[in-house]
Amino acid sequence: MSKEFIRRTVRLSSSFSDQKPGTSGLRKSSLQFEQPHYLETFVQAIFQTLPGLKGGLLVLGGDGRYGNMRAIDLILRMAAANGVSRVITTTNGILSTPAASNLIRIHNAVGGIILSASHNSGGPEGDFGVKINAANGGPASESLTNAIFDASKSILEYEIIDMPPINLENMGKYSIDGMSVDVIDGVEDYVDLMQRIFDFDQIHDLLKSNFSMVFDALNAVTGPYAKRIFEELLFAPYGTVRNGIPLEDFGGCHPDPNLTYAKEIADLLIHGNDYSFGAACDGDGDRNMILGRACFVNPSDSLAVLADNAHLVPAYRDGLVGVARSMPTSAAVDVVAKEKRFSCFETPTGWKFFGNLLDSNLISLCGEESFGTGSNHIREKDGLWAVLFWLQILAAKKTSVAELISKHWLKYGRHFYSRHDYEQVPSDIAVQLYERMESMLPNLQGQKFAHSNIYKADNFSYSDPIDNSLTKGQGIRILLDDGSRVILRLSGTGTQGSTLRVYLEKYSNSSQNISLDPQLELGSLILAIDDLAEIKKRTGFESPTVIT
Ligand code: VG1
Ligand code: CO
Repeated sequence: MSKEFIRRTVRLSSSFSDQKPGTSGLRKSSLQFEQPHYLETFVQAIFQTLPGLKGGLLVLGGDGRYGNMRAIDLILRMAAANGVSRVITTTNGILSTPAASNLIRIHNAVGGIILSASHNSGGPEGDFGVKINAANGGPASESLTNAIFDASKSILEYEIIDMPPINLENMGKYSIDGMSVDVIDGVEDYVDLMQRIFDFDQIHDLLKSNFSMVFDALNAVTGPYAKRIFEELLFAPYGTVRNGIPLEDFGGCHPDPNLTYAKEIADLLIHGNDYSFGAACDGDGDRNMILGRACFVNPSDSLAVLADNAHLVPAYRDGLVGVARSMPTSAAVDVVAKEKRFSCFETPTGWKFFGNLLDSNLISLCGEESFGTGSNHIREKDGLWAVLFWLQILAAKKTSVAELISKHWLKYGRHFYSRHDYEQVPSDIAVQLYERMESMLPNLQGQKFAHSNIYKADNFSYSDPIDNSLTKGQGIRILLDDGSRVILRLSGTGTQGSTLRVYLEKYSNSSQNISLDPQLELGSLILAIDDLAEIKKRTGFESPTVIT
């Protein structure tokens, strides 16, 4: 071994027991990740568990938040010590989740590690995270995630190489004790893929016309991607991309594209008159919020509109084989699937559950109510892809967002929908509330609830049609006679206390739908669930922290 590389085995006196990954990877405060050996232990568990890593190729990058560069340096040194043969990483460590999924697929990597806590805030006082992706480019399956967690609990030593950090400022090739490292531009291949999926000329024509768009990268990972796509390739005016430089603490903002945390751009569209179209993505670039003039597009409706108009995008010209949505996502897409005669699957929350359906070509499009939409082009949800998809539809139909949505409701009816989040509830209170509801489930059938009666109340479980794996306890469902639903879940991505999510849905096919306010339409469901679950009484919250 050459002198610059000193290989060490670090022995620990005790292991960590709190590294159970949530909805997408291990997510904790930056402070927790800075404990000695904390990140190292989890990374060693990945290296011992992810199949094929010894002698294989790994993709590595992150959303640029505080901790990104330190983690890349550490993972490179541990990868070399653990016998990985090659790592592809990116300049300045910048790699969005969808771009990482694409790199894993085009380079036949055995998997990827994405350093991100996604839509959680960043910085020394914010959160950090490690997401693990498998060889298909998608989030690690439940079984792989559990196996990594099991390994992490008993890790008492790890392998690492001591050496100075390699330079990530420019592209280049390096070798760490026999392992090759390619530092590439993390934007290029992703942009290439977008150019193969969409008709850029048609979108360019739209942007040249009397149509103005604005995009908010929220100081997170999508800035460089959006600037290249919108300002350089589609010739949107310079400045179309706001907050376009990834910052370690996201400039203090919370990179979650919803009406509360992306208020600046929401206000520009909903109350201003300067723009025809607005969009924002989250920290790691997999989520999207779509806005039109005086119009917010509910993510469940967005999925339905994409499914209805997919034939307008070159890559989906021949139609869709099927679609899928997570259980709490509204059934708006189900109605489209029925009309268009393709299949529609209902999966638990989390992108990993779409993987088998996509790999087996049972679906071509999928989405979640939490601002996530995607397709078979990669195995992650994809924020900028969704923005381009919307632009392509608007360009092809020569219409506005508001008109497109109203026509959709007129044709298919409207699923009034809202998600109420109660964030940072003390965990014992949230768990008690949830468990009390669970214990009440067997007695709820037939009871009156809001404007209707309960025909079924259960805790959602999912049997994967491909590998037959069974996933239980995925959310309390209260299903009413008239098709309305209320769902309760405890989040798997929060880091402080517990986040209680309440999902509300009611369908109507009246022609009056367009001007109605979902919070009013859902009013009786909101009152009924508060009454039954004692949300306000038990949490002490007067109102939800975030309403979508
Ligand atoms: C949330 C969303 C879920 C999404 C997950 C990861 O999970 O509800 O739909 O898949 O975040 O998204 P939870 O358990 O907090 O409800 V991301 O952008 O963090 O990869
Ligand atoms: Co995300």
